[in-house]
Amino acid sequence: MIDPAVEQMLRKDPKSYVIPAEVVANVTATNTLEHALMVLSKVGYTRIPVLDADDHLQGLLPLAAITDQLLKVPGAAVEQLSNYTVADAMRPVEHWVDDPARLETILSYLVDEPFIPLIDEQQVFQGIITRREILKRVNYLAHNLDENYEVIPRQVLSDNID
Ligand code: 2BA
Repeated sequence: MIDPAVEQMLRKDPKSYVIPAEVVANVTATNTLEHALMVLSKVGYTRIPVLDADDHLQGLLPLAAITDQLLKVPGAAVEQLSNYTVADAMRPVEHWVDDPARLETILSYLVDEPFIPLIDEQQVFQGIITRREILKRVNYLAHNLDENYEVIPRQVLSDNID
């Protein structure tokens, strides 16, 4: 369990650490891998969500999955990626949250993943929670804890009681 004081400071206004769907680069399963490679190169991210026409989250597309696909075909050139679609290379979404306030879950997922998708009850994609946004909160906590709480080492407390 996260310490309540820490949680209160990290979790202040949870929506503010969500990058909204409108600004998250994405592809659809029917896009060609050539198109997906262009999108990834243009935005500069190494992994982006795959959405359907109704904005449901279908999977994740890492850049490495495209290069894997390319390497399966001996001597293949980038143009041959137009013969494959995102559906051929995308990976399943293993972790997501439906509430940005689920900080304990989010922190444990972000140890291994660069971002966690946020979806609603209908699995419609709402945005992502990135390591960067959460680390900004941790940085704030590290610098401002003593403005909000008085932190006294346990040893000092027990010495005063004795
Ligand atoms: P990566 O693409 O592996 O990026 C790792 C970190 O590198 C990012 O961490 C960010 O700090 C920096 N970075 C990479 N490309 C960037 C760019 N074009 N502009 C600004 N910074 C860039 P986070 O910001 O914590 O993002 C974690 C992961 O979330 C990213 O991993 C990417 O997979 C995804 N992501 C973040 N913002 C996104 C967006 N607007 N659209 C799609 N995916 C996004």
